[in-house]
Amino acid sequence: MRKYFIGALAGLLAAACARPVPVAQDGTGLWLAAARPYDEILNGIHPAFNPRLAPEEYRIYDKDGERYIDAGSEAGLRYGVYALQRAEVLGEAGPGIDLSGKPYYDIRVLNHWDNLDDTVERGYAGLSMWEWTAPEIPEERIRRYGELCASIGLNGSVLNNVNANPLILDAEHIARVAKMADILREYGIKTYLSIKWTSPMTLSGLKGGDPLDPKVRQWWKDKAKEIYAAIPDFGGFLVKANSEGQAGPQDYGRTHADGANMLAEALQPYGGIVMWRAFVYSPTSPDRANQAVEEFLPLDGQFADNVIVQIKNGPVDFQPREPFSPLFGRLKETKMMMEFQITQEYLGFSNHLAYHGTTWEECLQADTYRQGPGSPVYKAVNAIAGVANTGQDPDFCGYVFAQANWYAFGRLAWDPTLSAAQIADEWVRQTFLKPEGMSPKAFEKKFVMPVKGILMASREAVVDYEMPLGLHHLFGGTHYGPAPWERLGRPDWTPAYYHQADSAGIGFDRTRTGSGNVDQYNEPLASAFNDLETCPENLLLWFHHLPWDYKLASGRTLWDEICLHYDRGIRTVDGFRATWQGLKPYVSPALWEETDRKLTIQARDARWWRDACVGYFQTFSGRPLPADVEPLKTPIDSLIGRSILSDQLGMPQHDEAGNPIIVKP
Ligand code: GCV
Repeated sequence: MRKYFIGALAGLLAAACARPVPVAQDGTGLWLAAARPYDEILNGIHPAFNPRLAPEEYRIYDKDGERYIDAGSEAGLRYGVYALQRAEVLGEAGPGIDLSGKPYYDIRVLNHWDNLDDTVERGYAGLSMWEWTAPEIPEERIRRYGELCASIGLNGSVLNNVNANPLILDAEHIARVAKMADILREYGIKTYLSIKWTSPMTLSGLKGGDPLDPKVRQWWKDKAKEIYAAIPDFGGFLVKANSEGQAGPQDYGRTHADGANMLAEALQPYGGIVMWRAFVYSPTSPDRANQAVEEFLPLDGQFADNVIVQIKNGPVDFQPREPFSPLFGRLKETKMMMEFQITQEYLGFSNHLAYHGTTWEECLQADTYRQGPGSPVYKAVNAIAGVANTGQDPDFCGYVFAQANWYAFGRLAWDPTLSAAQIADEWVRQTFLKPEGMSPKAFEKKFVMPVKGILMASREAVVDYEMPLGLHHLFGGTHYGPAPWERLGRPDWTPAYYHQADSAGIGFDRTRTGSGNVDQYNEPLASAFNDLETCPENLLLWFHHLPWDYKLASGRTLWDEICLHYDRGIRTVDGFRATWQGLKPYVSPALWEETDRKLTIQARDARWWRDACVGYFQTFSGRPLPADVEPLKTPIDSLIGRSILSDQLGMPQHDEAGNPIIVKP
């Protein structure tokens, strides 16, 4: 197990430290590392229930020299204690405190893509933290998880993968899930399950899954009754149907609404909900980005009250940058739920430092114009979900900096108007301990500020070295590395479908003369995206196919700008490494070395991305690299058709020096 003895004068401090050594000393403290224990804080306040407050609301204040937390329920009290814990670390808990909080969304859930064989789809922190195959549930870890989730305001967990195994609903698994739910309940977390559409067939031998078939409907009603007998506060089902080969109601000539409503009817007597995913696309459509609106807009208003349509932030699939999904602006009579991806499927797994606070802020604040100007995405949605980045790794996430994304998701789920910068600030101060003897001012200047600087620049760096200017889906097999050359197989799974590079230019034409995707957005956005003069430059090639010599605002050609972005991405990561060198005195050797190793990998991977993408696109552009960029390192001929060596769990392999091990598959 890694040991992170955090602190400049680390050797001195551990033994001599007057305060108890916080759990964070090995990196497993996460953002609770620098805090006083929950019980200690609870014992130091006067709790009071105030029926005028909403159930999850709290107010912290001082009266006559005593500290009080008023809350609308036990849940509100819990959130109040955690808010006070955070305020203490941030130095905002002095006498006279007056701090209130109330969540913006009622449903704030993590989606775990964990399989019953303990693998995790797109998981990069070890096997499933739930240990499905072990004889007993991992109680201690579940408690720790509950504490971490509650501390940032999350109140729900979908325990299993949306590509669900039907066995999750057999008697044995329901009993196991009930035990997990008993623990999670103590932390205010409701348990939900992903279900497979074909469950009635697999588990009971029913002949089909037509949602209008009375036998199928009765099966789900009976199953709901069985689940609620074991888990009285069960949250409901998450459903991936008629998506990526999963069965669904369309197989029986029915709609998403027919399917969702059947499940909703079964759950309704118990107060359960259905989260029905809108992640749909088929190889026959000319533009994958159009399909969710094409399938779901005609169903607007047809979903039952306890159905929420869960929509990924962008119209394709969690790319480093996408515009927001046009569904957020178009569905008017349907409850919607945001789906963010915390796990870094497309942003370097748990190897690359990529803080998503900025990604999600950009999406939540984007104006949909659904009710005229001032209709941001965050107001359009009724609930929020994040695909978890947790696993059995002692630090849960496989990288201390990946923890920042779990934290940021929770904080934005509680209050989507928080800024990414504020969240980064909170996370750094709570995660890293100030070395004994160092003044708060010096720690702020020498450590907190530089680390925040890295976090805030990190996502844009990934966009730059992976796919700038609106390029997207340039990934190969495992979604770790570049493969812009891939064009064999299902078109909408190949990079060539998305970049459309040819000797004339590059980019996906989604204008009115192309796929028409722009018109899925409300005006004035539709026209803004359609028009080259007004299309945001960072989405240019998402919406337009442009000649290599097209002139950008900078006066440079598109080709030169593409090269400069890749180069900027590399330089930014080099800058992170240089900054981290200077931070050596403030963190433990183990933490420093591990981060240094990951930043080295990131810098090497960034060059691989640049060599692959710039080198490949150059075969079409036929133009030289601009003079001021770093020359390509690896000739394109030795990259085309190759990918990174991966282990059995799909984890990428690097050599001692941090270089990706590139092999012929
Ligand atoms: C759970 C992408 C991922 C899949 C994932 C799917 C989804 O396609 O690559 O692993 O499957 O999204 O969100 O359903």
